[in-house]
Amino acid sequence: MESKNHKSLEFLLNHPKTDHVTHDVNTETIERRSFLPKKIKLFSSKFTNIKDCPEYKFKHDTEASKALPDIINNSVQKIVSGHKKSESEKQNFLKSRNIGVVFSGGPAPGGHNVIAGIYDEAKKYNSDSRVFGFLFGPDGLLESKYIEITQSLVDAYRNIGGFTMIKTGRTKIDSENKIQLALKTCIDLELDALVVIGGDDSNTNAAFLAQKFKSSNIKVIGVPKTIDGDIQVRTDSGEILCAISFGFHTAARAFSQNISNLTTDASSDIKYWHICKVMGRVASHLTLECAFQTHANLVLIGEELADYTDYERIEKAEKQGKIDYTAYGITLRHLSRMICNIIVKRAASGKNFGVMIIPEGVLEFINEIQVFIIKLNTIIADYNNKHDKDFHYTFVTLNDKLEYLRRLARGMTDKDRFPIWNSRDDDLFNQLPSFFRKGLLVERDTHGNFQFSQVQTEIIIMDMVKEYLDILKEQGRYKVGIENSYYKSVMENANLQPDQFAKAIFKNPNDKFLIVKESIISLKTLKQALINTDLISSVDETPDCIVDIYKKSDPDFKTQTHFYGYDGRGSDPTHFDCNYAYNLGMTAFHLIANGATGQMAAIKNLEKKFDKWEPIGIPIAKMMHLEERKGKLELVIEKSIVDLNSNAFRVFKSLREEWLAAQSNQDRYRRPGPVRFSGNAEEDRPITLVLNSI
Ligand code: FBP
Repeated sequence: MESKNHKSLEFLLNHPKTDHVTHDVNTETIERRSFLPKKIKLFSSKFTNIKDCPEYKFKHDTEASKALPDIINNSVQKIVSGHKKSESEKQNFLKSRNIGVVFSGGPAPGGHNVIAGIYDEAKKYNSDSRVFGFLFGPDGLLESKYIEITQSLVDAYRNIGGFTMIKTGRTKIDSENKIQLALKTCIDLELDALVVIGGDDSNTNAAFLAQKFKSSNIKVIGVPKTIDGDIQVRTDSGEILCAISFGFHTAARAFSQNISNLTTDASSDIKYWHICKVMGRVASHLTLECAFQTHANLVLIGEELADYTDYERIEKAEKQGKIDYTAYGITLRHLSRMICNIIVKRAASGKNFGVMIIPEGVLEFINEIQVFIIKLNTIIADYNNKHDKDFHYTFVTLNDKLEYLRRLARGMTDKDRFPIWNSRDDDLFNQLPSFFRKGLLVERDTHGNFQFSQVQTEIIIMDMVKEYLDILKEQGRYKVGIENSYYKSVMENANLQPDQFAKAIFKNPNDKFLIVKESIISLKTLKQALINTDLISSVDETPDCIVDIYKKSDPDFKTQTHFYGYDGRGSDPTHFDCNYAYNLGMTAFHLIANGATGQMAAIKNLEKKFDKWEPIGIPIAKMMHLEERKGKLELVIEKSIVDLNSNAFRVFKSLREEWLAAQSNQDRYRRPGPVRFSGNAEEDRPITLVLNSI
């Protein structure tokens, strides 16, 4: 029946309140757009200069000298005040410029602010300067697809996440033909400079473009972008030049808010272990930051697992006068057992729930899996080199791929076989669950990287954990601890002697948390224990309250798995990333305006307070080393992984027992709250950076 107050749809749709609450642009967006990031003081100077700093030294690769002869001798360049500029230098600085920008690789919060920083500075020094954005990543550069970036476009995206303004892509500019196409686009647009906003592989691309564009006098500057946080630059003497890429802080904070919410839910409902896989293709930086942000109970750091040594095994072998070569580096089996022990320990203190963080790239650090990845990479690269067709195009289904591998291992003739894939490899590989084999055979990305985000690592690990926990349960070693005071009150309410029964049931009757004896693994064995100690006779029933206590001690291991990656990548940036990315954009402009090329814009002292931040250019060519990609050695920027000697890791290591709360202590969960761009509650930089700056 229609209510008396029923309004017509037309009235509703035209109502200003409807318009206000359903509008695409809400208050948060309006506030974000109008927020002014902080500006490094130097950028308020009338002019700037760049100062070469040869005192910052790097050991560079000889291959890089050969491939990048025109930029290999670049020094670190500091942006300094330009008050000493000559008149002609001033005129040159102020000239009108065309600058192209391109996003490359996965989105990272803050990208739009890099563009805003470039745009604002370009227009500030000459309003005739123009900024062009290439569409869909490097493809836009190759196909000459671009838009001119206007004031209204920049204003619509200030402090807003994603790379939506011009989109992104993962195309690699890896052939002379592609370089020439990119060069032609830049020449046709009369570009003075191109800014490549990307990760390690994209900055590698930027260096090659800088080399090739040099004779056309088009500058190329890179900007360190990636949520993974694996672009970190130090000099040979260990001085930090770039502490982290932009986007890292926001992604970590976005993941942490979700993880923190799970710690709240888990400790309220006390029935689930939440297994959170967190992005980061290889390095565990994001996971480490999430650990500090949330104090989750169990956090795996891939880099630490690779460093694992099984001393028990070594000792055992030594006693037999042997060396156990398998004692170095963790196996999946060992890892799952380690996780089980931790779950069992927490359960013993009454907490059969918790939150665990697994880094997306953990498999990279597990020797047995890494060997498979390398072998499969080589096989796929070999196939692609020999044939005109791509491996994944020829072998579409998992069965096709497995059949090809089988032929390599068991081929009739030497020609059919492949030396690195023998029947043992094939057998071991086929013992893995099919979804895992499928993941390991997934197509590599354009840069030849293994796509860890496509593998359900958390499921693989947790399946093994569940299997082993079942065994521990059958052996009576996995029990939920019962709080002694609770036990006593239940027994006293039932008029039973707690102490007498405790001795029969528990292995530690005087402790705060009581653990049911290992021999009691069913109601039948429970009853038997009571009969054996003359507490009941064989015709009696086990008292109800004891049955209840037993049931409470009998664990049910229930998990919920979560993957945090794309959501955090798309988050609006934190205050730190708003400021950082904006200043990176301005740094890129000042490098260009002072004639730099082949440099990556960076902020030195980022790990310190804002007033210590210094804009610099880092020579990309000097950051390169040779790495195996698609079966070939290629020059790329070295990814930085978690340093086990860093302050952050050492602090994490000493606090994690507390966070595990496996004794009778309380959980120590931390609530980082939502991603914010302003407000007193907002932290000024990532926790790992603060620790590393001590
Ligand atoms: P970038 O290195 O390009 O910044 O991308 C990082 C990342 O988000 C990784 O954390 C993740 O493994 C990968 O991209 C996912 O790739 P895709 O977007 O192709 O699924």
